[in-house]
Amino acid sequence: MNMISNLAPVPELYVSYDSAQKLKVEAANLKSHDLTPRQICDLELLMNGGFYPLKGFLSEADYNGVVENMRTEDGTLWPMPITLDVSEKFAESLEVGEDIALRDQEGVILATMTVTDRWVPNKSKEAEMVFGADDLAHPAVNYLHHTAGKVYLGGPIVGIQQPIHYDFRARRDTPNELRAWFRKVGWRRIVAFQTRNPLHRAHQELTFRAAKEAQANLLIHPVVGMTKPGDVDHFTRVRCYEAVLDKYPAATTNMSLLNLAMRMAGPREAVWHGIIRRNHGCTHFIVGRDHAGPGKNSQGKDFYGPYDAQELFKQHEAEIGVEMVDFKHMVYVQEKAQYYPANEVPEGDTVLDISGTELRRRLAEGLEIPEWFSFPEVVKELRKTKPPRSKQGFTVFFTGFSGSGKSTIANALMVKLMEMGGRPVTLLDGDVVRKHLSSELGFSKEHRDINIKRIGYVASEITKNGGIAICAPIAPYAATRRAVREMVESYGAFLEVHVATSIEECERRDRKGLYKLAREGKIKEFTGISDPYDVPENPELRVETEGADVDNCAHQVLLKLENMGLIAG
Ligand code: PPS
Repeated sequence: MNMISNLAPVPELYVSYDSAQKLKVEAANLKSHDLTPRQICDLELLMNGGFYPLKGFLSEADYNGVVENMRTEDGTLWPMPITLDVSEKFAESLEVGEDIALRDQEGVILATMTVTDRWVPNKSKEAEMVFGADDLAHPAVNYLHHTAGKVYLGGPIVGIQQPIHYDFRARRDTPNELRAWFRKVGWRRIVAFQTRNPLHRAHQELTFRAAKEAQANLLIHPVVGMTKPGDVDHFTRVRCYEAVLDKYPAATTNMSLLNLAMRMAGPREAVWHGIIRRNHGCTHFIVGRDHAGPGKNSQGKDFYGPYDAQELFKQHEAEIGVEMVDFKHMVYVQEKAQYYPANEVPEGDTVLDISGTELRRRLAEGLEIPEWFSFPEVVKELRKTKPPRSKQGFTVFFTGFSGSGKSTIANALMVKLMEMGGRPVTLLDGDVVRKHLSSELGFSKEHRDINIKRIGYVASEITKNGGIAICAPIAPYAATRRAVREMVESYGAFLEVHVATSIEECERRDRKGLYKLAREGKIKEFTGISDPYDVPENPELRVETEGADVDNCAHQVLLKLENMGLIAG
């Protein structure tokens, strides 16, 4: 049993300052692995004792035990594989027994690891056993198959330095810093609240109740490492949490940020969260309905039952070492003008509730969010980050053959949008891009992909910063267009417009005389003649230029934008 009192320090994996300076110099000669953002989060919690009793990235035997029955080889409860995934090439370059340096993304050496194990994991089995299904709709399964390296390395870690954070430094605490603070202020019973969402009034009510019920102080312990893709960014959330913190009675509640990379593994994740909070000196932990749920699977069903997490936690409560406080779903009762647990609402009274989806809709459309639901300061922060769609950035991506009319329509659209005003507009036309961004590229598949991805990157940056990007390349390959869509959609809307002029018509027009040259074999790999074009299957809009003038085509795009809520009607 690896129990530690919440008053005593938890063991860390760091060496002393002097040894670290020496080790850092020596480690510069080792082969090194550049850690991924997720691995940096894992390493930080390994080194500072957040993942105690782990001493490094899991060995193969520990991994098998964790995957199969949530226990390391020596029988310790540990529900989540903490693995160092690397490329096959890097793995092959190593000898088992060798020390490697682990570097952050700027190349700073954070730790060394003795590689005791190297193996190719069965990822489908890991997905089934840890996440409940080998289904790519689960973000961690998707990560496992599409982002994580093919080979795992395991071995003990020697910690040199913490990863560097420049944001909210005063709000980040290691387990031992928190323990020391609890000792200093005399907190003995501490209930932790895990969250990856902004807090509204219902959360404040439920956490306050949970603390009262457990006769404990409250630690708001939000995750700022990695959460579910699409979540509100942690900068915004922390500003929201700071606003909510003022609403609790002073001296009963505190907040600390946890640099955890969540996996959204529901029941297993709840157990893991409990262990992490025990290591941070907490005695109680709030587990809610569908704790750390990943959303719907590819069949449209929930991955886990709503109370699976609470059940698994309860079964292992003694070993986890923190007591579970179950989360009450709080709803607002209109007649009483206050919050009640959903199962204690006085009969006949009116219950008001706003779901997460409804909240997102109201934010997206700039609609009212009532005071009974949230605090004005929180709503103000959310509105700053998530302005209504008509004020957000977006990308219009035209695709079609050379001479299809893409550039002409894109130009007309740009002028119309500039006439409306409100957002800056940038046109990334195929020819212009090839002159300024991609002048060294030709028309091989590889070069076309690079070209389109560059356009996508610029468009995604413009979209992120609230502008309008209009792109008009040929973009012949569906997979590359999909990659661009993904890049842009993490920041705003993406509107694909297929300019569906037939190849015969483009060749008949031959405005630049290129088709003639292509037919004569003087231009090689010419799209539609000697190079393929994947016709978009589901573009947001398809415009036919044969029979419609440019003005009309641009107008169709405007109507679509209006329909998508991207421009005010
Ligand atoms: S791609 O495939 O999206 O990277 O192409 P793009 O950057 O849009 O560039 C297309 C313009 O380059 C001229 N051009 C060719 N097009 C297709 N195939 C070949 N081999 C080729 N060689 C030169 C052509 O003028 C395209 O301009 P648009 O504006 O589409 O007519």
